[in-house]
Amino acid sequence: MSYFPEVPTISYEGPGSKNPFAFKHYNPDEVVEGKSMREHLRFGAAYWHVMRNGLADPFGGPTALMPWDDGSDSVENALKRTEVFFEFLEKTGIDFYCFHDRDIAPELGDLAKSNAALEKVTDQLAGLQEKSGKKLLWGTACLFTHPRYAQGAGTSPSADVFAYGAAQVKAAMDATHKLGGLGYTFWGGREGYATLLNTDMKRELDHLAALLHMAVEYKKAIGFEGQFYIEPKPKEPTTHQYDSDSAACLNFLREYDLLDHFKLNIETNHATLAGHTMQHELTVAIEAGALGSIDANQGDELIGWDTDEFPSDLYGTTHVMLKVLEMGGFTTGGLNFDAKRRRESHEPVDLFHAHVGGMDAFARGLKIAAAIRADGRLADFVKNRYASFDSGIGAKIESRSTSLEELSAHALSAGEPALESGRQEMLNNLINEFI
Ligand code: XUL
Ligand code: CO
Repeated sequence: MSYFPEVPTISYEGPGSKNPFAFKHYNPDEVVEGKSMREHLRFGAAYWHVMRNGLADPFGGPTALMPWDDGSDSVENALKRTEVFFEFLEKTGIDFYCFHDRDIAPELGDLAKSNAALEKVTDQLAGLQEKSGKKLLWGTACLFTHPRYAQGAGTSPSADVFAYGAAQVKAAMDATHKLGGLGYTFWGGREGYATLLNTDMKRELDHLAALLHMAVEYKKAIGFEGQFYIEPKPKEPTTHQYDSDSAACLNFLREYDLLDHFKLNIETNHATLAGHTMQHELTVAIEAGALGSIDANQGDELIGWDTDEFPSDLYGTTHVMLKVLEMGGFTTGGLNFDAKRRRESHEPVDLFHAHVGGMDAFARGLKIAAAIRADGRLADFVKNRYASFDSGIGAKIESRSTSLEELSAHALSAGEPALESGRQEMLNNLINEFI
C-alpha cells in the first residue's frame, strides 16, 4: 500500500536531469572534504510540517490534501500518519526526523490519556525506525498550542500551568529517549510577554531556568544522552520572546549556569526576524562552542513574519555550509527542514518538490562552500586582515601583556595608522565566482 503512488523513490540523476523527482546535486554517497554528503548534511524532516500542517493562514482555512488523514484526534489516525511519514522519509532519502509530542499523538483532554496515546504512537515509531534505519534527530514538547499555555508554560504566571508543562516535558523526554533521539529541543513557544505591564520578568526567567535545570536532572536520572538545544526566536507568537537570538540565549544559559548542558538550534527565518543574518547567528553560536543543530528554512524579506519557506537561496545555503564546515561538521545535529509549503502548494506531491529542492539547495551550498575553502582566498583574506595582531604590539594586546601606558607610547611614536581596504565588493565577487 502506497500513500504517494505517483512519486518514485528519489535518486540522484545529476545536473543535466529534467526529472522533478530526482536530485540534481544531492548525491548522498559523493564525498566532499573527506565525508559523504549524507554525513555532512544530515537532513531531517519536521513531522509537524509534513504530517500536520494543513497550510491554513490567519485569513483562510487549511488547503493541504491529506487523503490518508480522517481529520480525527484518534490514536488510530495518529498511527496511520506514522506510516505515511515513513514512506515519505523512505522516498526522499531523508535520514532523520523531528517531532513535538502533540504532532505525533493527540492531546486527549486528560494528561494520563494523552501520555498513553504518546506511548502507543512511540511504540509504533520505534518499529518503523527499526525497519527503515531512520533516526530521531530531536524531540520536543508542544507547550504553545493549547489554550492553557496562552500566557506561557515555563514562564506562565500560574504554577499549575508550569507543572502541566513540566509533565509534558517529562513525557516528551521519555518518548525521545525511548526512540534513541540524538537531541531534545526547547523552543520558547510562548516564553515571553505581550506587555511588561503585567509581567515580572525576573520571576519568569527564574522559572524558565528552574524548568531547564529540572530537565537536566531528569536527563541524568533516565540516562538520556542526547544533546539539549535551545532554539532562539525574537518574536511571534509573543511580542518579545526571552530566547530572542543566539546572544540572548547564551547570556541566559551562562547566567543560570546551564551552558554546559545546552547548545543552540538555530533557524534561518528566526535569525531574519531578529534582524540578523543566519551567518551572524551561527557565528555567535560557533564562537561559544554552542552550535548544535539547524532548522533549515528561509524567510521572505517582504513579509515580517515567520514564513518558514523551503530553502532555495544558494547564497543562504552556501553561507550556512561555510559555517558548518568551519566548525568541523555536525555531531548530534543536522539540517532539519522546519519549513512548509506555500498555501497554494496543497497537493501531496508538493511535499516532495519542497524537500527535494531544499536538499539540492543544501547540496549545492555544500559543494560551493567546499570549493571556496579549497580555493583559500577568502580565509587568507580574513587571516591577513588581522595580521597586525600576529606579532609586535598586536600580539601583546592579544596576550593581554601590555597596558594603556605602553600603547600610548606606541601610538605617539608610530604616527597616524594606515588602514587597508575591507574589500567587501571584491569578496562579493569572489563568492560569485563559485555560485
Ligand atoms: C517555531 C519553530 C518550532 C520549533 C520547535 O517557529 O521553529 O517549530 O522548531 O518547537
Ligand atoms: Co524551528
